[in-house]
Amino acid sequence: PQAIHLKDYLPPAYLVDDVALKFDLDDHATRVSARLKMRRHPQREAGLPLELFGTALRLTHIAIEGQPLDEDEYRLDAERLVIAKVPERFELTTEVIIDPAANTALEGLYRSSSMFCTQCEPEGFRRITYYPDRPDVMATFTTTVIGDRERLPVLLSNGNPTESGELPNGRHFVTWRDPFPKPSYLFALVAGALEKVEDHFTTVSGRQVTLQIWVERENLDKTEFAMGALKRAMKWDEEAYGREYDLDLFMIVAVNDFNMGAMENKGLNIFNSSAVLANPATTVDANFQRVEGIVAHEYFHNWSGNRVTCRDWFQLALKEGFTVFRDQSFSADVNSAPVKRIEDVSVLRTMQFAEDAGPTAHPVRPESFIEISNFYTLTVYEKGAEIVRMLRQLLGAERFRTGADLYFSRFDGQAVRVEDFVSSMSEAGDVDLTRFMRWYAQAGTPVLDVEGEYDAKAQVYRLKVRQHTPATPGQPAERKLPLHLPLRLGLLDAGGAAIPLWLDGESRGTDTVVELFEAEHEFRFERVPSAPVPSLLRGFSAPVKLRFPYDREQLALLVKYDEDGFNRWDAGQRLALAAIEEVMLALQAGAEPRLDPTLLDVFTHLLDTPSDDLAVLAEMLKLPSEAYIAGEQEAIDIDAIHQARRFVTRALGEALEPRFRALFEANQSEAPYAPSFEQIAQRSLRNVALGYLCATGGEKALHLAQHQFEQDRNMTDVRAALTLLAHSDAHQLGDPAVKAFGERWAHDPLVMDQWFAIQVTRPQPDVLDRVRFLMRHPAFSIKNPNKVRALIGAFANLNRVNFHRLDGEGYRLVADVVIELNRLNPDIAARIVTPLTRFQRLDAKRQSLMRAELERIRREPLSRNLFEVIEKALA
Ligand code: B3K
Ligand code: ZN
Repeated sequence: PQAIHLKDYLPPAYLVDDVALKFDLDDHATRVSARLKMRRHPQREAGLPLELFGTALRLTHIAIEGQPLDEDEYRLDAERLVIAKVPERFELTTEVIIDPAANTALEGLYRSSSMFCTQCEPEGFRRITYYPDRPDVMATFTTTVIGDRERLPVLLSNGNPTESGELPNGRHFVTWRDPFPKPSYLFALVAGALEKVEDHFTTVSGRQVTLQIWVERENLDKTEFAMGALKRAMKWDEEAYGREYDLDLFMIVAVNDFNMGAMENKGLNIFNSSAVLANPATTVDANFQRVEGIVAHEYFHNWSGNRVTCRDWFQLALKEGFTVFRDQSFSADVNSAPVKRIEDVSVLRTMQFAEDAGPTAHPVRPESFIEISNFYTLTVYEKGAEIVRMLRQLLGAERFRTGADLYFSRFDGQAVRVEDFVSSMSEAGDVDLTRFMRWYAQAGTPVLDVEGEYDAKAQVYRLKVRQHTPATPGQPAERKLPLHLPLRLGLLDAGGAAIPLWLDGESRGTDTVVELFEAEHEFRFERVPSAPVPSLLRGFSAPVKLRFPYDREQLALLVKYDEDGFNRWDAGQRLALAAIEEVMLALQAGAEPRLDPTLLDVFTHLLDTPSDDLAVLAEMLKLPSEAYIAGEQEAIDIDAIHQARRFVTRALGEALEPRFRALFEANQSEAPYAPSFEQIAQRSLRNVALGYLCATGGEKALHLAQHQFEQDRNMTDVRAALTLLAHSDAHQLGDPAVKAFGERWAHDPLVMDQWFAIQVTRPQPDVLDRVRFLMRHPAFSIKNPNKVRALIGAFANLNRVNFHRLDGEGYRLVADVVIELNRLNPDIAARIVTPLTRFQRLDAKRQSLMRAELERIRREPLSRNLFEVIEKALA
């Protein structure tokens, strides 16, 4: 396989203005006829060949201006159709036959349960028909879908329905017209025995939009929440960005087999059922919030992605980073803003930082790829969103909004580049963003080394900030340049009070932003009456690792008194990390571990001080995850991390048992379930408390969990209790609960996903047999990505002690699955293999076991997806 480079970009030789498609649906032989109105690109020379992409298509007819082509007039290979000579303007007609039932890659047109559906981003449209399948070719589409009236009563595509009717042999058709020019990746088609719920939204200018959610009948009772979320998102985008919806109809369809969360096809969003279906009996709080976020995300793409799209796939972050930032802001506005920030930063710091530190690290705008599907990553999405957040911080809310308005109006209907977005911001904000562009080009997580120096006589506090970015594949450290970033900060005195900030003779309140753009800066704060404790990188104002030599007392002070909620949480995480690392050292030295008294003191303070933000309190009582701890180590000791974290959890549970017990009881709500953030905070606190109580191993605590499980109030409480029981050593309690739950929910695939994940994250060593056993469970299917994620993904990513077993059995199991998936679904195979590629800081023994599994995978005939990942990992 060959790499494609951004620097080689050329506009397409021919453009498409209008497309008419006709689908005659059949499981194994769907006939797709296409009529493309084409013309030469005005900026390309005349006489160039016409190149169309096509994969797994059987061509049965091809004509230009109605004139069938002779076989020597075109060339066909596995990926392309090239016609040597075409006129300046012409109509191309083709007919192909495709096999949706054999499509296990879930790209292009495929079967899911009893329906047909499509996934075209990034390059799935070429599995439907021959086409210049690239985002800088935008056309209007008319789509006729023909299917069996009985089996496929509902036939959907983009835009508005214009015609429908009966056909011979029990078939019928519907024709759809999408008036907005779009790239082929936004094309969609759905056909099946679906039912809908319908609602309406009146836009700010008074237009009525019909909203429909299409599902299989048994899921009709799980659509209400998504419909509400959609309406909230539509309203929010009008208010926050001035963006109104543009068609008369907006449809969402839920499908069971889907590689990602959802897809923003114009007017016809297709969702993984896990990202849209929700009700209190089956869905946990976190998943309600996930549904709300994804519904909003896909809706927001209608402007950031569809109306203004990407010139080429290197620009993916242009739409994804911006849209993630938009959905994060929306969720923050409709829920708890500090908790949303804590969650987003946790994902970034555990998962994106790990990507940045691993063999597939890449810039937010990559320079080359072998398989673009491999670049739908945390770096493009989450770090891409942080870049937009920094722009907002640098410009201020108002000028940022002006910049967004400018971007949308200037580039409406066009396929553009990251530069076009940043220059809109630079123009609107009147700021120089030349250096800022480096954020898109440099991979790796920048490190800020900060030092403070207090001069009591002069009452001056100097903050010295140095930045550097470590080497990443293809980008040596010495070639990394300083980045432009906002550093938000404040200073606290020894009693925890905020110190007024005087910087360069100017008063800055108690919270300010300084800008970094050089390798080193010094900031001189005046009129500082006593030695301060700095609160740095408030709100996580830039996606960096911040190092400051805090001692534990300083961290405790920040936890208790910092005015920035995010930094209170972060100081607690730093303190907990230090406490866990101390235990790790003791365990490694064979010494008796102890619970850090400062951490105990902070927890006691948190539990004894009335809090007006229960949601943040719940977050503050959670210890950093094993994955986060691992990310902070130079050399990763898998077992020490696990044992030390357990030790600290248990020690806190024992030391604070009455307090956790009180917290558990105080947060029992009798109100009917609602996924409101107040209730979510309560449940979260209650279940955190239950977790500490159960960590003591005490029988009383486990019975509390059992009782909560049996009470069956809502899925959040049930699942939390079940997890604690199933992960405890008390088989006599855990086993029957797991069994009962599995039987009760056997009919519900989304609940069974949770059931799988709970079992395979059990820390005990017997889990490996459980994983293999569950892979033969009737509810499991290797062809369904949700099942693979629930069983194999959860095991490999969340059960670190067992995945990294020293006998290599965890690695072997995952590699076996990857090899099977390589043949079925290359996209999922390349995602599931990720944990096997993260061996860089592990011990030699594990490194060689993991490499050996990767070598074994490499001996297979690999898809482009897996080839690219494995080659990078073994490089
Ligand atoms: N744009 C889609 C991504 C689909 C990629 C599939 N390989 C989902 C989203 O970000 O909204
Ligand atoms: Zn997206």
